[in-house]
Formats: sequence, structure tokens, C-alpha cells
Amino acid sequence: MSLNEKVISDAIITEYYNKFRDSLELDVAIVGGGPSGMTAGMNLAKKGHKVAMFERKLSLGGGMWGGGMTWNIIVVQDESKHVLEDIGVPMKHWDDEYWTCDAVTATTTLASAATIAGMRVFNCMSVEDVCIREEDGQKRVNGLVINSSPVEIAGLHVDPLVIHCKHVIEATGHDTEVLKTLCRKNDISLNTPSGSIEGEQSMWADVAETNTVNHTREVFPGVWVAGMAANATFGSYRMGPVFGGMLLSGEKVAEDIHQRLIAED
Ligand code: 48F
Repeated sequence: MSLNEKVISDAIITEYYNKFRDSLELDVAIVGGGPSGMTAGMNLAKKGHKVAMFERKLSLGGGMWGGGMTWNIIVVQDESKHVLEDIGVPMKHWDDEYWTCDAVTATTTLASAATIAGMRVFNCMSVEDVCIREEDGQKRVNGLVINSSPVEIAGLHVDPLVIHCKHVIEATGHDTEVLKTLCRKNDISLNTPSGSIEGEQSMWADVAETNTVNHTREVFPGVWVAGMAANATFGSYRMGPVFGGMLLSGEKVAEDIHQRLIAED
């Protein structure tokens, strides 16, 4: 049998088109494929929700590949190790409440578990804005404005496309890109002490890990923060190369949105 290039192209075009078209209306759109976004996507997909992830880079994983300073070992605490253990990542006990694992195994296994659970991935796709609506004087985000990352990187003047969703998870990490755009372009107030993004403080791992989970919540109608974005939004400290808070934040946002979706049904 000889291979036919046209058939191969047809397979790619048709399958991608079908996936994209079927994702124009989502339950949950996740921006950013770091540990918090991937954990959230995996759990939402496991609960049967229609969830897609938009990631600027070609690969999922965010800051997870490089452990600390490119030394590719992940450290997590007792209370979060189940997230990786449950999907088959071998964990090694280090000391007291600390566990380690291989960063590449953790990143690839989490990405794999999320996609096999049903999370759709649109990698090489940058979120440049949100879609906003006003009803009865209340504004709400109901979608994402997306563009191909090569278009963004080349600085080409090409208009984006839009997908609609019931909820957005802002998981873009330290930069809180989605929220920054939302605040810059709209006369709105976030559900934070100042009404704006508080901004990240310097390193204090112990406090930051707990705060990351506590600050994982809806900060504007339709927009939830998770991972480092939750930390930065509420002005907490950075925690550096310990990943438990990211995983637990992903779990929490998935559970909270799951409950909301059930209530809204
Ligand atoms: O930063 P990142 O890994 O997010 P996270 O889940 O985890 C943070 C940790 O990696 C680490 C840490 C651990 O203790 O502090 O930093 O909070 O991943 C964020 C992802 O979002 C993508 C970016 O490429 C990265 O993979 N991203 C950022 N802005 C956009 C985006 C955007 N506008 N559109 C699409 N993807």
C-alpha cells in the first residue's frame, strides 16, 4: 500500500476542524497549561464537563519541566502527593512531609491523564482578550478571544477568533495575563481587597502554598483564578520550586466550578 499525502492532510484538517468547531461553546475554558491548569482540566474532564485548554506554547507543562533552576525534580508536600500518585507518577519520600518525583514524568503524565480524561488541548494558541457581556447592570465574561501563537509572535495584524464558555480559568501563572487585559480594557472591579490585581510579593513558601489554595476562586463573574495567578491576584508571596499548592489549587477550582455547573443546570 502506498501512502497518499492528500489523505494525511485531509485527516489532519478534518479532525482538527471537528475538534475546534465542537469547542466553540464550552463549559470551561482554561488559559495556561501549567500544573494548576492541567490538574483542573483533568478533574473537570473526569466529571464529564466539556473543557478545553488554550496554551501559548507548543508544549503543556508551564513551569513544571524544570523543577528548580532547570534541575528537573519536583517537590510536593504530603497533602498534595495524591494528585500525582493517583495518575501513576512514582513518588519518593524525602523527609518529613516532603516527596520528590521526576519533573518530566510528572509533567507528561499529568498532560496525558488530562487529555485521556477528555480535556481538549489547543496548544500554540494565545488568549489575547476575553468576551464580555452586560445583563441587568452586571458584567460577565462569557468567552475567550484567541489567536494563533505564530501570528502573535510575528506581530502580524490578523484578527482573532472567539469561543464561548460558561467559565474561564485564569491559569497563566505569575503574569495573570487574562485578568490584566480584563482590568485594562474594562471599567470593572475584581473580587479582591483593592478591586484590582494586588500583585505578587517576594518568597515565603509556607504562607504562599496555603494562600494559593485559599485564593483559588471566582474573581469576576465567569473568571476563576488558579495556581500562581491566584497568588498574584490576591497579593500573596511566591513559593518557588514546591508544586503542591499548584496541584491543590487545580483540584479546588475544578471542584468549585463543578458544583457551580450543577447548580446552574
Ligand atoms: O506558570 P505556569 O506553570 O502556571 P501555574 O499552573 O504553575 C506555576 C508553576 O509552574 C511555578 C511555581 C510553582 O510553585 O511557582 O511557576 O500557576 O504556566 C502558565 C502557562 O500559561 C501559559 C504559559 O505559556 C504557561 O505555559 N500562558 C500564559 N499566558 C498565556 C498562556 C496566554 N495569554 N494565552 C495562552 N497561554
